Amino acid sequence: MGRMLNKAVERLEFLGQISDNPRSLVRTYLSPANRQAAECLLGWMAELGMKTEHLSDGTVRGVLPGPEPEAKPLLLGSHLDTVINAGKYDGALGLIAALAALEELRDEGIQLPFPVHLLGFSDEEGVRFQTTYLGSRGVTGQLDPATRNRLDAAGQSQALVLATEGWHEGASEIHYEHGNVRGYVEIHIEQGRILEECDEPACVVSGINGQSRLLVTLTGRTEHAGTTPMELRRDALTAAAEAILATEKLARDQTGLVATVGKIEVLPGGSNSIPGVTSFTLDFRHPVDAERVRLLKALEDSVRKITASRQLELDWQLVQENDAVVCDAGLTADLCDALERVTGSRRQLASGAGHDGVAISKVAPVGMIFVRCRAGLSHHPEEYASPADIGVGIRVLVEFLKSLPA
Ligand code: HGY
Ligand code: MN
Ligand code: MN
Repeated sequence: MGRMLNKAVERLEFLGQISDNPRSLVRTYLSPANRQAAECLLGWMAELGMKTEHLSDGTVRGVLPGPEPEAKPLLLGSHLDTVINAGKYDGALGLIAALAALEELRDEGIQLPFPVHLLGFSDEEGVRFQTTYLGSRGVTGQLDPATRNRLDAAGQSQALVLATEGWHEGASEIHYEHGNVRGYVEIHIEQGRILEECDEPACVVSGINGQSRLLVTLTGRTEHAGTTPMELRRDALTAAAEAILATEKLARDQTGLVATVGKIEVLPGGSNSIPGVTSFTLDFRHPVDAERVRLLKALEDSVRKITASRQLELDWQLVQENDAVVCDAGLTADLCDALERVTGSRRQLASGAGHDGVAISKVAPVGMIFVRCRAGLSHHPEEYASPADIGVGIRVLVEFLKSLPA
C-alpha cells in the first residue's frame, strides 16, 4: 500500500496546484483549471486501463467493465471543482482515493465481478452559479430550467456558458437512471471535528443534512451621503446588516441550525452614496427538513418586519433546496464491516456538508466514508488530511469493494 499511497498523496499535491488563481486554489464550473484537473484525472484513469470519456459540462468518467460490462455498475466519485481559496482535499480526495483503491485491487490481481465507474463531477460547490451538484445532477437528468437560467457574475446563464464554454469536442452523453445503478460510494474529508475528538482516522456516513440556498435582495433608495438626514434614509445596507444579525441570532438560538451569509453585494457601491440595493446569499441547514423549513419561514417573517419598518422592498428568492439524504442501509452496513476490519470501529456520522451523493441518491443507493481532517478545517487553504488517514480511507474502500458479490 506504501507505493500506492505515496502516489495518491503526490497526485493530491499535484491537483492542489491546478488553480484559476496563482495565489490561491479555486476551480469552478468550466474554468480552465477545472478542465486541466479533469484532463489529469482522465490520464490517471487511462493509466489504470479504464475506458475514459468526458461530458460537455466538464464531468469525466473512467470505466472498469469487469467480466459483465452490462451488469449494474458501482459508481465511485467526487467533485473536481473547489470553493474560492480552497483546500486541496475537498473533492479531490474522493477521486484520488477511489483511483488508488482500484489500483490496489489491480496490484492484488483482483478483478471485481461488476463494472465500476469513477466519476469526476464538474461542479459540486456551485461557486459560479450559487447552485450545487451541477455535475451529478447533470448525469442523472436533474438540471431544471431554473438552474439553466441561473446567471454567473458576468450575467451569463448556465445554459449559455455550457453552450459557449463547454467541452464539446469528443464529448459523451452519460445518463444514469433509477434501477440501472448498483450504488454510489464516495470518500470525503469529514470537514468536522468529531473524528479528531474521538481520535479515529475514518468513519462511515449515516446521512447528509438538507440545505436551502437563497438570494435575498433589499431595495431602498440611493441618495447623497452628505445631505440626506438619517431619519429620511432607506438604507439597504444597514437593513441587510440587521437582517444578517437576526439570521445569526436565530441560528445561535436553535440547536442543529446553521446559517451563513457568504456573499454580499452593495449598490451603487460608492463611499458617498447611501446603498440603495443590497443582495446577499443565505445558506441555511438543519438535520431535520421540517425544522429547516419552519425556521426558514420564521427568518423570512423577521426579515420582512425589518424591511417593512425601514420602507424597503424585499425579494426573498429560494435558489435551491435539497432535503436530507439517509445513506443506504445495505451499503452502510457493508462499509461499517469494512471499516471494522481496518480500524475496529463501526462509527457513523451525519454530514453537515452537502455531497454529490445527494443528487445521485435520486437514482441509486448511496454510501460514504469520511476521513479525519485536521481541526475539522475545510473550505480553507490549511485543510489537511494525513497520508496515514488517507491510507485508512483507501483500505476501507478496498475492503468494501472486495466484499461485494457479483
Ligand atoms: O457546501 C457544502 O456543503 C459542500 O461543500 N458543497
Ligand atoms: Mn466536497
Ligand atoms: Mn465543499
